[in-house]
Amino acid sequence: MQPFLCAALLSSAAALVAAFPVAARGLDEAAICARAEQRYVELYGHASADAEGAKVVLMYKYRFCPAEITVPVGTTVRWVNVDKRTSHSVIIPGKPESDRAFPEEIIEFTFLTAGDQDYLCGPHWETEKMIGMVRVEP
Ligand SMILES: [Cu+2]
Repeated sequence: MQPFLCAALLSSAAALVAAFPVAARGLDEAAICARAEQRYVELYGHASADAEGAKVVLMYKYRFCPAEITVPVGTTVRWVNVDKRTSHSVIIPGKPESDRAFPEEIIEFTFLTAGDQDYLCGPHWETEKMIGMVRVEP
């Protein structure tokens, strides 16, 4: 590829990222969540999807992975902190903030009401937009 063409492609890619920051965040998130899953497997010896008794959401690098899940009513969600240093929490609006989960600790909550439930990480929702959603189906 000609160098000038390569530079043109790069600058158009940069323009695309600037125009669609959400898409850029999406790519970023996929890479971060893949790494989070690797961390989970290192720690627990199985895929997060194979956890027993709960639906696992990982907390890693100021993200919930996946940021959005759909579960049947009555499901327990288990947030697992796979970070090495950072602690996180879960705030479900209208309920008290969870205890902080330090690395390799968990937070659990059982969703008994159908509907879309946004939730936040107490220390990081404002600065890092660490926000998630559980869609609870009847
Ligand atoms: Cu957090």
